Amino acid sequence: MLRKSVTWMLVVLLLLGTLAGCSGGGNESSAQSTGGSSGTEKPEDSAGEDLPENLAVLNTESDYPVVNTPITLTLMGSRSGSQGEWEDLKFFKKWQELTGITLDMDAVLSDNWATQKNLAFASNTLPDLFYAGSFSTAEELDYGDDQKMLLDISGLIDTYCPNLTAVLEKNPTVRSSITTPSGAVYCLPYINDMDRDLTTKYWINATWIEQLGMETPTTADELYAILEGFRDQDMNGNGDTTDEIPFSWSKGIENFYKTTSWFGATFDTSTMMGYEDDGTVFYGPFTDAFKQMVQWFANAWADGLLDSEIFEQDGNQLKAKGQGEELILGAFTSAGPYITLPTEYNEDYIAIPALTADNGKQEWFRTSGLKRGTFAITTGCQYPEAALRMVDWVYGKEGALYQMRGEAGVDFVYQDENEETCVVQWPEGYDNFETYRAKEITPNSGSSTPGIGGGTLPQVVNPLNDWINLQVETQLKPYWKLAFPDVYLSPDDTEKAASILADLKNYLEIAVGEFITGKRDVDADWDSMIAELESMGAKDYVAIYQEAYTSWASNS
Ligand SMILES: [Ca+2]
Repeated sequence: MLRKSVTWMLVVLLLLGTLAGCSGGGNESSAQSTGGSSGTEKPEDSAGEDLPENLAVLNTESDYPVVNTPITLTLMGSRSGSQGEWEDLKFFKKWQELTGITLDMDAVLSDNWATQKNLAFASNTLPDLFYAGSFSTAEELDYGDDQKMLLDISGLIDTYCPNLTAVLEKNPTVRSSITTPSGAVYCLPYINDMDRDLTTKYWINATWIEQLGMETPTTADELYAILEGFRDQDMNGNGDTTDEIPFSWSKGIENFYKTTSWFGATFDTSTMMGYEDDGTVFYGPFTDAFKQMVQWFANAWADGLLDSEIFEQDGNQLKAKGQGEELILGAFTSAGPYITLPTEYNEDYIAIPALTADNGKQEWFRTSGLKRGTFAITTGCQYPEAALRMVDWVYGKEGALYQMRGEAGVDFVYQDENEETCVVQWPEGYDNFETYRAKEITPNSGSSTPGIGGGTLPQVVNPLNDWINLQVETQLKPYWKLAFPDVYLSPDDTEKAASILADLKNYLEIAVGEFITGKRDVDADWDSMIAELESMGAKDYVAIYQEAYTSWASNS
């Protein structure tokens, strides 16, 4: 504690030096870059007297409470209908009690959120803080860079958010992804670092592979041969060689796109953008790997390796196939084997590992786990420093855990001495922890809150998930490539890119479906598809992302 309090005192002294030096005004360079240029520090006993109000309220002796003099901040946020009133949630009570800051909250139901948020800006009736604000990057740039209604906190984070700063140091791409092209930071994110949430898993029955006398596949060709075995043999031993479905999933064209990594190109399957190590970006469908992927699935379709309902069935229909009397699914994708199959089969299925492509690449994509735009301070807020120290709580283990699961010993109970595992519990009257969590504990159930989640927090004991974690750690994570970083597009480019993407997406989905099901021929008709995509503006689209990526890379 002593070391901490000295740190806070030093912060105040440094700030005093800066303020004396440059008499207010400068918003960008204020807190952080005081460095050695502030000259002589004021003697300690005069601190406090000439401090401006926003700093005078801060507690410099210890982390909490954040303020010595009670202050009230107004807060506006998006509330899910599953949640209790925010004033009644344990998280908000604890947060206010701990920090000494009273929150005057305006929680707007999520259906009305976009309208109410924009109205608040249009009418200039802004709160001090937005929590669970769901700001798009275009909104950040509009309300921040252009209208100066959101506060640029880039110079304050390192000073007032020690927990967040530690997280950013551990994840350097996150800092570039919350920094706008102009170098400002307007919004803080939610950072999910739970490995198994960051990547898609394709499961395959390892026991069946063994029955075939084959090995875990290392290339798409080897995978193909295994699926042929599943098609031809009576894998489940019921005397019928035809009931096995080699490869299946619930509909979603992206399930095809994602496997392009097996053929040597990794990209984000919502924007369809990827990047090379040299900093050039590419549109996924323009790669050789994408063409190979489509050809592979066209062959697989023609050879009866794919579920004939793969284009139309939903998750429930897939699950019905998984839960039937006989085990019939050889390979499929879902969050975990036990999500689709009876739990006793969970460990029969391994994640299809990152396969080595013809071009020599062995990659599997992961997402960033970042949800931007969750928390912001407005320029009218009198106490931005206190607000930042307050929100920093949810970027540390204690606050993040409270925001996620509530109170230790009451809402969850540790299962080991090192406090690495826990079980959750809920009072009578609730069906499960999730409904209780939403109604009584936290907006983290249903709203996009700031903070950290997942990997670094104690895990809820679930042996079924342990298997999934092991698969991700061994088969996929060593080959991970971030599919595409979270970049900023200008409001104009956002609109333009979205409009081009919508056209590209619709056309591509139909074309790929036709190639795979044999209505179009990959060899004969591929070039005409590429030409069509180009005529729809694919090159302009790529240029927008090239600029955004280059700007992002220069921030990192
Ligand atoms: Ca069979």
